[in-house]
Amino acid sequence: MESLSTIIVEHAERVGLIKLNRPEAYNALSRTLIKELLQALKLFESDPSIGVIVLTGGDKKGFCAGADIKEQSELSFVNAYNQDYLKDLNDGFFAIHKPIIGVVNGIALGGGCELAMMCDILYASETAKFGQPEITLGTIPGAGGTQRLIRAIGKSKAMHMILTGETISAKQAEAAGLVAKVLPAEQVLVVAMETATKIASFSAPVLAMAKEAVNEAEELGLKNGLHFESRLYHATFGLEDHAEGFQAFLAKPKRAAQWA
Ligand code: CO8
Repeated sequence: MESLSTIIVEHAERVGLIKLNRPEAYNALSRTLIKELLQALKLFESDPSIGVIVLTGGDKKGFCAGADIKEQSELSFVNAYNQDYLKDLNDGFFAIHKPIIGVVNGIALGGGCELAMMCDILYASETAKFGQPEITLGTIPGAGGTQRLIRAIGKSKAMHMILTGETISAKQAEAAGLVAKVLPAEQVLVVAMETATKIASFSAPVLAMAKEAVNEAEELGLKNGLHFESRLYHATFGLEDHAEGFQAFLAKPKRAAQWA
């Protein structure tokens, strides 16, 4: 990968770590940052030694303050419309089959909250804050805020956040179901990396199928969703990892499975 100016990329065993690194602008989503983030995601997706991706902000400036306000202020409607401004971010996340854990260690505002919601599991520090303040800027969420927030926390809470621009705390986000775990700031990344390592120890194709099945729940009605799940479940029967997992459980004594 070419030299990076807005993110830091690291490896730890089977976990690929991406840290947003534009502290001077609270990790706002400039075009450069988005380009580098999507490159890093693609790289980890294609690297068989990586099982899970962790995405976080820097330690000091929180997770992400959303779209780059300076960049956005220079765009006309026609420019934004013709270039599908920032649409590539959602598209890039849709192309990733590996689980992505988002670690929100401070503010996640606007596009930052939307970026967090593109992840599959969210951990937050006790000091984290989530919000969709676009209304205060004379615009609306543009990368999934009106769609994913309602699915995560329900219509009334989502509408409240989007129409008032007010933030919610990490504890509120956890109670509402947006966040899986809240931890002290100094522990949150460490614990998320442990969880990522655990998840990455399972069969890669089965993880991808589980992620796809869960994500399809948001697209399909219950009947079609159950049918889709059932088909993927049956498909796992054809994997070497399925045979190995079942044989390892049935062995006497039971043994740990060795995934392909
Ligand atoms: N874009 C660009 N620069 C930013 C942003 C941003 N979103 N947020 C902060 N900065 C910059 C400030 O301009 C300032 O720069 P400088 O030092 O050069 O003046 C620097 O970061 C520090 O900011 P503050 O002085 O304001 O620091 P505070 O600690 O007082 O406040 C906050 C920090 C709370 C993060 C505050 O800066 C803030 O409210 N930022 C804006 C948050 C916001 O409104 N976000 C929504 C943006 S619109 C959006 O996201 C639309 C979504 C569209 C989809 C995008 C998908 C990719």
